[in-house]
Amino acid sequence: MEKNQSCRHVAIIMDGNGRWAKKQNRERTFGHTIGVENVRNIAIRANDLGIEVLTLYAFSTENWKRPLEEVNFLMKLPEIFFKKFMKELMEKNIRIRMIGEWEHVPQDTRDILERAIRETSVNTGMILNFAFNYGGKREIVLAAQKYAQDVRDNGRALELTEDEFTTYLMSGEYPPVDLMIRTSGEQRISNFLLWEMAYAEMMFLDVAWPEFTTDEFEACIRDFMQRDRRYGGVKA
Ligand code: V0D
Repeated sequence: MEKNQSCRHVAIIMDGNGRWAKKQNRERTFGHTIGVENVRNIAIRANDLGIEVLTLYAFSTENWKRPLEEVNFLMKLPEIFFKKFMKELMEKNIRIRMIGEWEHVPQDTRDILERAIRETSVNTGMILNFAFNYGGKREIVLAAQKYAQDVRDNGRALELTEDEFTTYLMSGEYPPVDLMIRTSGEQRISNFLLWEMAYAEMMFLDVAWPEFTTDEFEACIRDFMQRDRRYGGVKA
């Protein structure tokens, strides 16, 4: 039986920070702060495991509906993350990238993100890709707009394959998602990478993001490598 399939692209919905904090009578923001530490831990382990792309759902287009105070707090997390871990990211040869829209993101946060992308662009290792102000449906609509413009302005053919359409997506240069992990009990995709997860394996864990350990993460990857993916076909 064909095993040891490779795991190139892992995507994670980092859920349960607020609930985890509340359970121990702390503010939701405390959960977010601990959550940032775990972004570092999981990213380092993913890199050590040879994963090519790790996409983390940091901020969805729906997250703007949260209380302003919490949104403002969240927007400071990238800076905290880079102040603490930039040196380590460089040492580990990790590249930072983003998918999502800059619009509505505060200018100072934008500056921090753009600088991190620029400074790590010399690296050649794992891509740590943050979905930031990201929505899966929105990504597909923007790709359709871009394609339409290409037809109108550059005489792009109306004939279009799935692979060609993929190149118009923000995630167009990444391999498709092999494995999607969601922490903290909910069993939904929540408008994450819709197109990219067409054949992804899914793992829904009860553990909250701040208590999801690197060893549990590695166990998910090893479990994945044992799974038999058929892509709608039958076994060879
Ligand atoms: C809060 C759990 C790292 C999820 C993790 C603003 C909720 C901690 C980043 C980050 C967040 C984003 C971009 C970047 C570097 C770091 C982050 C947000 C929330 C949304 F380039 N953690 N983190 N961003 N949380």
